[in-house]
Amino acid sequence: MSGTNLTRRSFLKTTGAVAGASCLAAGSFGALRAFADDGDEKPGSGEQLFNCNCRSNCMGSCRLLAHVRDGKIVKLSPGGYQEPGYTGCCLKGLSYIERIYSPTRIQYPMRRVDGTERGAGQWERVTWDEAIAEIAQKMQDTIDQYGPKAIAFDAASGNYGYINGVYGLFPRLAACLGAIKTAACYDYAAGHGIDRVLGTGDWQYCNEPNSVLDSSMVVVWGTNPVFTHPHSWRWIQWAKEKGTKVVTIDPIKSATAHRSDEYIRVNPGHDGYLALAMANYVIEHDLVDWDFIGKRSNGAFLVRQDTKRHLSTANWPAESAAAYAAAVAAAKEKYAAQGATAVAAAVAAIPVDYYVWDNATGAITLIDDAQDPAMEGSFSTPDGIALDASYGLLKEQLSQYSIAEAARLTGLTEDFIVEFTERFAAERAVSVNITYGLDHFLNGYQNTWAIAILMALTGNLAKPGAGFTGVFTTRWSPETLGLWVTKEYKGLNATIPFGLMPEIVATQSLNGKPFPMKVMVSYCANPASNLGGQREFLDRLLPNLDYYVVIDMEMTDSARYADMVLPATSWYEVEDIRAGYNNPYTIYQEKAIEPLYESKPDSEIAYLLGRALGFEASFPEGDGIEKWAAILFSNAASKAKGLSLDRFRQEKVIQTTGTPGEAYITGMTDPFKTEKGRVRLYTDNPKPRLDYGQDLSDRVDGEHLVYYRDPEECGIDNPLAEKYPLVYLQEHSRFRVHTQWGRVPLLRELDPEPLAKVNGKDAAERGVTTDDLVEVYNDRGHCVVKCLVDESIAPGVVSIPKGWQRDQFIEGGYQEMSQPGMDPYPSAASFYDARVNFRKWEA
Ligand SMILES: Nc1nc2c(c(=O)[nH]1)N[C@H]1C(S)=C(S)[C@@H](COP(=O)(O)OP(=O)(O)OC[C@H]3O[C@@H](n4cnc5c(=O)[nH]c(N)nc54)[C@H](O)[C@@H]3O)O[C@H]1N2
Ligand SMILES: Nc1nc2c(c(=O)[nH]1)N[C@H]1C(S)=C(S)[C@@H](COP(=O)(O)OP(=O)(O)OC[C@H]3O[C@@H](n4cnc5c(=O)[nH]c(N)nc54)[C@H](O)[C@@H]3O)O[C@H]1N2
Ligand code: SF4
Ligand SMILES: [Mo]
Repeated sequence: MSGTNLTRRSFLKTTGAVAGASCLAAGSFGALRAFADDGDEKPGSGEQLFNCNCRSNCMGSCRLLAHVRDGKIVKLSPGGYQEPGYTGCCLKGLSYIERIYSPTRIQYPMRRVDGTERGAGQWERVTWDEAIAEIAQKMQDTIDQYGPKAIAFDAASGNYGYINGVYGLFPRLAACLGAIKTAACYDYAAGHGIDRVLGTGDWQYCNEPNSVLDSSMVVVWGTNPVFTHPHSWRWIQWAKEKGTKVVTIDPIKSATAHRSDEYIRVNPGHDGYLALAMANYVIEHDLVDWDFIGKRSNGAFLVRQDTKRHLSTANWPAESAAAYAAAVAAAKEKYAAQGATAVAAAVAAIPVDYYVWDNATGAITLIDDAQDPAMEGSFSTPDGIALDASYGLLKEQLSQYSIAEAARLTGLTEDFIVEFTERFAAERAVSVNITYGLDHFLNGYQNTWAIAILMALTGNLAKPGAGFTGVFTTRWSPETLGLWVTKEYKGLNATIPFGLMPEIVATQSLNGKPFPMKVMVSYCANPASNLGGQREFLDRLLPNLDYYVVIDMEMTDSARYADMVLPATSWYEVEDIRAGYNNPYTIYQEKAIEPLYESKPDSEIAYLLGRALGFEASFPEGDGIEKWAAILFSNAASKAKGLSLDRFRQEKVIQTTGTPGEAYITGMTDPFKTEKGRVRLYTDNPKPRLDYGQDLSDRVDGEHLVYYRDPEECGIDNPLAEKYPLVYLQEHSRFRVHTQWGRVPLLRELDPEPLAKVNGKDAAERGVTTDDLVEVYNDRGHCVVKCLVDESIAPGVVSIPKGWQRDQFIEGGYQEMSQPGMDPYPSAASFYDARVNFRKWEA
């Protein structure tokens, strides 16, 4: 493979031993090798090699090679990348073979036996024709009685293929029907908070993992990359070898904390306050990076006291405001027929400029014309509009966040916070490695918003080695919308977060208005197991749903409660393409073997249903990956890169983000997609991630400036602490990705059963020790599991690694006690914002 930067390659050569060690450290054990310069494994005798990839949501997207003999996969081995530092996979990837040939795989369509309870496990085999006819009939009857919005298609994160995964072709069917495509609600708080500052949307805030080689310090803040994104951890470990300081902030001394230079233990749920107190200290002690704040932030933009919006050519002076309003009206009229997205894009494209107070002239001036923009102070337009400079407003807002209160909330000492803040501000380049430990709280977006403000004030953005890492995602997007919009398109209703479904189905209403919801189809998702506060799904959603279809490879918690179960193909039985996670590539999946049993790809199932429902024009016989890939690669972004299915079939892996040999840096490689490309110390127009008609009127004025809010349940001052003294976390396990790989024998040997991990102090107080059975409980539910006393867990915390299914517990399930609530701004799940207690289990 070519196109590799020599410096980086030779750097890796010199650290080959480290590569091996880190890969082992990254959750992979001896079966795994690190492949610095080795290249791809050769086929064994009689074997044919197929190019494949891991499509789970592990934030790795490893390229794998399937060794096929006589139509059967006999082995999987890691495939190489142009940049060898991204090569390597984990034991889950290699053991996927046990999932393909698992005796527990769903083999044919199955219908719940008439008259038996949901979940009773009584199934009858049906043909595909019968299954499709029954589902289509139920959908048609539902539409006739309640309208198409009474049907919901639900996908979460089971498969990141563009054709058969969570993007896929079911939205095309939903759009023809005018049905609901629920919006995913996992992991959306972190990006929402960072977007307030960086304008990077839900997923595009991170730098490429290799950027940490240029960092002087990496702060691993509420994430456990050694388990959950080993491909970002490996670069951190290489940076550490070169002298980069690695600090981990976590209530649990995680595998990552154990491998860091410094571990900072905090109480869960209060990191946002810590970051704001640090930011306040930075301002009060003049540690601000004025060069960055002056040139790259909106600190000088003026805020109107009347509307709380920036003073801009869109609203001042009157003639300019009128011209802007006319341009908006024209864009709306011109693009109305193309839908809301097209209108929004056209409105966003209307140029707007921003005013500042120029100290040099003592007048209001457009930012680019000002010589000495005021960062603080109150001013007025000649026509009497009162104004404040944005930075000054931020400074005032932050002044309420004290080091003393940060110490009280987090459990750190004041001296330590001061010392750490001074170090943080003095570093040359800080990368904050962040994923979803801080996200899974009801104040999740306030946590990451606060950290983004701290990064901005200290100038740790948009330069080599500075910014966020952890969930680096593609900056190229294919034309997925094109897969869904056909001539029979009625509308794609994709704004209802899945987490609201229990409430909607139980009450048959949304926002207090009637909203019949009767039929649900889950694919690439296991919501009965993965949605917070499990009893919501079991007791409120399921009993009030007329009909539930699950498409999967395994009898998951969700499949067990379905009325109809359809067998999905495994990842190796279909051709597909997926974009990389924590690497800059897009990876091709060859069809390595024929679909086993009666399984079918999701795309084919969508087509069968589409035709059965009368949409022959949108779902004609004979459509296949050639057509869909042509649509995906039809947009300008794909054309600019010369992408095509043929190229993927030949080259297997194509770099679709950044430049070979260079680290992609957000806000540097490409500008921030913010007003004037500047990071926001004040957010002009804070919007919720999804607009499903929720009322935000009492919140909106408070969303311009970063602020702290206590977590809903787990905070140290929460009155529930008396009854439930322990905060309940559910770490992501190195042995599963959510519920996937949960029944792989090789992995169950290493991790046989669920465990409640507790600190020795909490165990002793309850007369419990390792291997005792305990009941972990709160008002929402309970489970019975084996206890593990583990001093890595902070006192006051219980962790049950997530992903086990209900039948793997002695009673109940780990998900019963987690938090089901969602904040209406990010519409994001908040599992960890929960309290529990535990006691010895006397069966
Ligand atoms: N092997 C494996 N890899 C995975 C997954 C998997 O299930 N298994 N899941 C994938 C997915 S979809 C996701 S979202 C990611 C999740 O990846 P991570 O975010 O890394 O996973 P978590 O285990 O949720 O949390 C990370 C750390 O945050 C800490 N934490 C919890 N609360 C707080 C807090 O209040 N403050 C601080 N500072 N730390 C806190 C936890 O103790 C934990 O050590 O992993 C992805 N990768
Ligand atoms: N308590 C608690 N719960 C959590 C979390 C937590 O931290 N704590 N984390 C949450 C997070 S961050 C996430 S991202 C979610 C993940 O939630 P999900 O996305 O539901 O996670 P998976 O368990 O990976 O389930 C996906 C299902 O898709 C199936 N699948 C895989 N490939 C295909 C395919 O090609 N076709 C079809 N039809 N099915 C396929 C798999 O077999 C699996 O059953 O879990 C969330 N749940
Ligand atoms: S689970 Fe993650 S690290 Fe393991 S092979 Fe799959 S993508 Fe790679
Ligand atoms: Mo996730």
